[in-house]
Amino acid sequence: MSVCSLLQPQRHDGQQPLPEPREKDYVGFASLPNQLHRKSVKKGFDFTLMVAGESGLGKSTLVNSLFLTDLHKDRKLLNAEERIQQTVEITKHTVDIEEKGVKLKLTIVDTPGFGDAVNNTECWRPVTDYIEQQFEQYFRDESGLNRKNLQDHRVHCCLYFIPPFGHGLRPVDVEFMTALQDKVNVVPLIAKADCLTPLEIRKLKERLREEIDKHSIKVYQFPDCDSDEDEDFKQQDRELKESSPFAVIGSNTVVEARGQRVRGRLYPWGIVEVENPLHCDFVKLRTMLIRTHMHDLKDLTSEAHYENYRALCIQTMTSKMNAEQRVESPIPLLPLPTPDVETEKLIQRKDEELRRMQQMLQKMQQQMHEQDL
Ligand SMILES: Nc1nc2c(ncn2[C@@H]2O[C@H](COP(=O)(O)OP(=O)(O)OP(=O)(O)O)[C@@H](O)[C@H]2O)c(=O)[nH]1
Ligand SMILES: [Mg+2]
Repeated sequence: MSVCSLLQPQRHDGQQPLPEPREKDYVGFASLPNQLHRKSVKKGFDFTLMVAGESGLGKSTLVNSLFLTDLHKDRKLLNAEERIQQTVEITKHTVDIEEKGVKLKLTIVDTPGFGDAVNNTECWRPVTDYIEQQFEQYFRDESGLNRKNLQDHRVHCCLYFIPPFGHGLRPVDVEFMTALQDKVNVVPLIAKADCLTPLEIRKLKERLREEIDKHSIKVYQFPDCDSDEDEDFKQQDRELKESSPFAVIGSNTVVEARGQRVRGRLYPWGIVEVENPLHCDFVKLRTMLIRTHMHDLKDLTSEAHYENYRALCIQTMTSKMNAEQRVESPIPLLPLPTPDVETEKLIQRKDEELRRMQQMLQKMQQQMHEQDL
């Protein structure tokens, strides 16, 4: 069963239901067993995705579109256009989806966008704090008694939204991504790509790639494709790499286009379709996250980002313990003085005396034993 058909009955917003699933609506995570071994398949997969960036760039709308579910369905809102409100706090939504018998527990962490405050200094702090809290929780569970039921809430990927209006990265984007880079896999995105022509998108992508390099920002790097992969896979991999940073469009409305009902945005001059590869990279992003690179994103999270955190934690704990021990024994241990000749003689005499007393004791014990017999 596709994600689309599974999620369809869950809509409680009085809006028109989403269109019937078509083959291309498959998110494609049913192919995950090829990436991971069978035990994990039985248990199901979990994946946590976070969105961050300036307010109003369409973060909540995109994550809604990504998994064909309305994450904000419980809110009482007037119509489809107004359904998503400004995000005011970090919110976590979990969706259990199943495709061809493979279960995926997907957690979306939606964060409030920055930009409303006059001063955006350290606007990344709540996001990095959240990521670290998840590491801390995992570290505690992993080292404690609850190891068997270990829940993994670590953030595996953060989609960072870059505005389409500027000429590249702003200082705040550089600062934000730099603050995230050692804690989570950062995937930069060009938001609201329907504001740009294809040529403008190409130029902005080039510019962003250059600037990411120039500022040495460590964004998620697609791993090299194995040489024994088939040609189709290699081609798909090349396209993914060339399209990055992905230019995306989000929408929560279903419109009629080319005789079909699709997720899109209706303008006086035409329709932009979210899942049309000619209009944006939405499908590439979803493919990469859920089908082709989920395993790698999870591996990097636990082998690089979490390991960094864990090593730092252990280091801090050890130095704290050493400092405490030093406080407990404030008198420094001085080297023992070498005994002088007189003291040496005294020790020898005492030893001699002790030996004699032991001999006497042994004799007495022997006599008592003989008397008993
Ligand atoms: N043109 C265009 N508008 C979009 C797109 N995605 C979302 N919007 C609109 O942009 C507005 C803000 O969208 P949200 O999804 O609430 O933005 P956000 O980034 O979550 O904002 P905060 O919650 O404040 O951080 C809404 O009116 C959306 O309909 C898009 O791809 N293109
Ligand atoms: Mg939002």
